[in-house]
Amino acid sequence: MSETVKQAYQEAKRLYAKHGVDTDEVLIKLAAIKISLHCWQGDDVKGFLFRDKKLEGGIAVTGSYPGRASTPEELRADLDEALSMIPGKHKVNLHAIYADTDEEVDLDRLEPRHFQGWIDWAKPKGLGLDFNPTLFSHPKAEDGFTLSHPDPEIRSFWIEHCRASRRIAETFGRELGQTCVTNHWMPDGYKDTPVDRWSPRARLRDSLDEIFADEIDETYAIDAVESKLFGLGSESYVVGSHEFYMGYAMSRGKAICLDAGHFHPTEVISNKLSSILMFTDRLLLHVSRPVRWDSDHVVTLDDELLEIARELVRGDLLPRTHIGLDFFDGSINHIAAWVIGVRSTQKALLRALLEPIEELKRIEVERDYTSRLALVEEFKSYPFGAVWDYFCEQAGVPVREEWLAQVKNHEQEVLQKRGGASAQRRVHS
Ligand code: RNT
Ligand code: ZN
Repeated sequence: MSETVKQAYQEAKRLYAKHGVDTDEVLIKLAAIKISLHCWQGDDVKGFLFRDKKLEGGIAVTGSYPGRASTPEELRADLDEALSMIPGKHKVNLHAIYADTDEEVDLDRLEPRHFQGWIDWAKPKGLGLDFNPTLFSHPKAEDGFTLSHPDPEIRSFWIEHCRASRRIAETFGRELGQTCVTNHWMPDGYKDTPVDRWSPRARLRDSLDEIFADEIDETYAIDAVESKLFGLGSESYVVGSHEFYMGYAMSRGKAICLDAGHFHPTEVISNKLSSILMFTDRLLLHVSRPVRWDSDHVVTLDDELLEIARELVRGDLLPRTHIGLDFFDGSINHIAAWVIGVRSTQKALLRALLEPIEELKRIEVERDYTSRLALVEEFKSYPFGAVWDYFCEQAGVPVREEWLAQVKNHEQEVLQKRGGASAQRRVHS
């Protein structure tokens, strides 16, 4: 271990200890927090089943940065590369369109064996897998409706797809010995003001009930449902709104998935965690960064991320919360985007863990709001960076921005040599 990193850590340790915070203990806690890396950042949400289909469903990727993965092997190699720059043990979040198979198989016919390549890859590494049915970028989703579609045949196709997805998830959980979280998100909604808001919601409720009627072992797989305020082309009405899924999840014992980018621009999810987990067992987070109309910018260490982390730590909500990332930026190196997103999320959690929570809570109860404000502000410039560096070095991953050199080198050696139209473009570094 480098002497400078060690010395800076010892100094920081002493400062935090003055407020009763044990940095060694904090690092043990941080190392135990798993973050699920969303595979779809690696290839701009294209997947492998329908390569020629353009991205639909009210979500969009801008940018055509060279070198994105176009086979399961490439995507796994890229994930390996990202994971080598991230401290700790984590999970990988797959979408159904990332099946690893040569067969021509439609979504309603997918089976666990189509994902064997992923299981074989994850198992020896101790990686967990999460899962998502893909209810977009498909001919049967072209008019913007899936599980709430008025046509019973289309609905039943998507119901079968979600049922198949839950069987795949259960296999992941059983094979890997880690609970697989299956997140159900669909784009259903109207661009303009609907006449009938009720019927699509009633159909969505019934479709979900049919999907969840299959018994699966909750030790291996749990389900989450994700709401959205609006999407591209569903600006006026989304069937699966926040209230819809609050009601659905609460009444059916499912987890709610909160995506940080799926609310009004000034509405934050940090303020929702303590309310939702007051009445439910588990929560799934899609950590993302909304910027104006886009809900999926790369996660950075901003105020809201820190506030989310604080809520999880201060309320002791981490054991009941599954943390996943959800963003897609096609304008920068795909691997770097993962590394930045995960490391920023971990830094936010570290900062939250390093706060003298008991002391601050006591001050608040005593109504000494002056000290509360003063201390919270002072703690922002405590040397958490020294603790972070030590954590990275301990874990054997690059310290500070050292990882960027690895990414640049890998880009030259591997990504730029990849085939495909996008790889032909010159990269400016
Ligand atoms: C879309 C949702 C959803 C997707 C992924 C690809 O707005 O956030 O989670 O991003 O399923
Ligand atoms: Zn999401």
